[in-house]
Amino acid sequence: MTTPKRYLVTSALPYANGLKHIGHLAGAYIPADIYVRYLKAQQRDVVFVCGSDEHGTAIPIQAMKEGTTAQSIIDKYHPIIEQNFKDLGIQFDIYHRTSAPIHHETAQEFFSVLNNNGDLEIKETEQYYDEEAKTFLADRFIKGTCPNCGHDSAFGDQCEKCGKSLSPDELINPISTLSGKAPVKKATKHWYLPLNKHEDFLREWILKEHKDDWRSTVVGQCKSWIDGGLQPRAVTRDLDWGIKVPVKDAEGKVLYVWFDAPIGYISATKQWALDNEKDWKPYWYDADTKMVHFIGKDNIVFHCIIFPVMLKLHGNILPANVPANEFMNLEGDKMSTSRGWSIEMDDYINDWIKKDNGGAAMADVLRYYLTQIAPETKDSEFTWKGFQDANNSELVSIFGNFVNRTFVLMHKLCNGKVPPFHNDLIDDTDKELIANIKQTTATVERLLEDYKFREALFEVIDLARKGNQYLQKKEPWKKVATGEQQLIDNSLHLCLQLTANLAILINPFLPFTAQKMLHMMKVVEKMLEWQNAGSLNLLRTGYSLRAPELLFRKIEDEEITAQLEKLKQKSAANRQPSTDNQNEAASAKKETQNLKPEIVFDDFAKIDLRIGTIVAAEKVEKADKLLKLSVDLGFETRTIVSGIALHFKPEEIVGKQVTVVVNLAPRKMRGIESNGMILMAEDQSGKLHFVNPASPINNGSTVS
Ligand code: B3M
Ligand code: ZN
Repeated sequence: MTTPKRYLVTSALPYANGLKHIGHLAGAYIPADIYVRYLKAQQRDVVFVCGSDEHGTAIPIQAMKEGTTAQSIIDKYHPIIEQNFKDLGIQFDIYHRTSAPIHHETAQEFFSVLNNNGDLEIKETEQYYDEEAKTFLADRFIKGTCPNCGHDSAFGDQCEKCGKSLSPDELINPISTLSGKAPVKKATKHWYLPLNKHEDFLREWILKEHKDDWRSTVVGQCKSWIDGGLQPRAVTRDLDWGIKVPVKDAEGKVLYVWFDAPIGYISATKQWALDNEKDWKPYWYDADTKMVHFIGKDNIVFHCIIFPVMLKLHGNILPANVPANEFMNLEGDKMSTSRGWSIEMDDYINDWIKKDNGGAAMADVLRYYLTQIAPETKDSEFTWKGFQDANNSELVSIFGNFVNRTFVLMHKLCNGKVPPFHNDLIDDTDKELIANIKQTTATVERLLEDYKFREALFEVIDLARKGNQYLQKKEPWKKVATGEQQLIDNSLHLCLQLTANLAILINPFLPFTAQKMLHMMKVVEKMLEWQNAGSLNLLRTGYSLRAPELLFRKIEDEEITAQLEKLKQKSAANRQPSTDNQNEAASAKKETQNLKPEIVFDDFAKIDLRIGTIVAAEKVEKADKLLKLSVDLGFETRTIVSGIALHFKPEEIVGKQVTVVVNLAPRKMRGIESNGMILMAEDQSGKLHFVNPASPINNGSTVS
């Protein structure tokens, strides 16, 4: 593998609409920071960009909640989030904002290029409109039941429960979050990115080229998107908060937030280049740049499908990898700021870093635990007990203990100086330790290049564990009585060289700890360069070192109990119904009635319903919810794919009569074209029933 000439590393731009929790931190920020610190230690050319996502409906919605303006929301949260990242050692080269003029220009230019090249389609469609608020309802201004998982307050752009990306039309029983009323449909014009035209490119690029080097969870999600049939995606919205659509006749329209936000990576790079007198272009145009996006799994479609299509059309490079993480749960439940079931970065910083005499070391403890349980391949879980254990039995007892013992013994047995190494006395135990240092360096390097951060961290701790075992075996303190000073020298010399190596290896993960170790060893930052890892000459013989400082402190049970209590109280406080919020009350009422907006008879008359008989049924490969049915409609037999496989066995439904929507546009599911839809009724327990005549009638009979 040749080393790329330069790297551009991005972390998802957090919405500046509130505090961010440690699940976000674990997903898109800590792994990116580890990767970047490693690359920088390798002296590679790398720019690490992030910043606030300040558009989209999330911002004005928060403004409504706080009774203020969108502008004051972003001005409030942007600096807090930026500072939180700093306090936790996330070292971006720039933390930019999408409200910056340079971003508005960049995003508008991007849109214009695509629009002028004819890569966008303009369509007039009917969209939801709130007659009371007199506004179209973009994305999060509309809520309803998720068609995928049944969650009753999915947003118009995404269900936060199952993560499925949605369009407002897919929501069942939509309501406006502005008025709590059911919206009506009204015609409006929008620009669309025709993803369907890029299916071949996406198949080739993701499912062939990257099928082995991207995480299987990422490739899997992309595959199901592509197989599900790509649709043109609207990239403009009727909204007054955002980046104005840069064409005439687009009054009241802004760019869709997911169109402008990833372009934020480009504008951040531009601003970084301006600030540092660099050229930003190679980072976005040269094929020898390796671009890596760190995100959470709910952002996969945007970074792997939509943004790459935009980049390709605009002539930019594509990401080399998108190591998305799964989700991190908290004490047995999904993390959620709005439900109060979360630990905000800000809370952690206040409780553990600012109040604690361990200070910045506590930032490393969080970085450690979140990496140790990183949801790299599947969802994982944060527990306060696990946090305490990770600290007490690994950081304190293994890593900290080894470094501390080495320093204490060196001061006691070697006058506080690095003792010489007597080559003629080297034995197998020494050789094994030396081999382990070199081996671990190579392994950690390979794992980091492969985005396997938790395994890499495990290797580093394991090396410290081996250091402890080495000391235990050598017992240099017992050799004072026998006067074997040369053997004492040898073992402490090696332990000190190992300590220096540990500082280099731990640095990407726990930067504050590495700094403390540098201070104790009285060496400069330069020692942390990765090329030094594996060396046995990092500390000069005869060099005097400082007295040891404890790297980590023990975490007491009471501290953990207090955090658990705090979490309980926070979630209880958030559960109380807010009586002062009429919108919420209205929407709750609407939700229990479960009624869709009123329609006129003509709307209903458009639907052609017929009775048919299922004549064959089989499971659809690799889709556990789908059955492929052949339905005899009297005038013809049709293939219909139905999402009922979890409710019925194929053999038990053959021969059953059903009601079919026969004039529904054909839709491809898992590569099978479905021509119609079977009506189902759902009872209170969630069980599905066919809707059919009380006794058999002719196939093809109409239902009205
Ligand atoms: N702000 C959504 C999120 O935080 C969004 C990410 C943008 S990355 C370009 O999940
Ligand atoms: Zn859902």
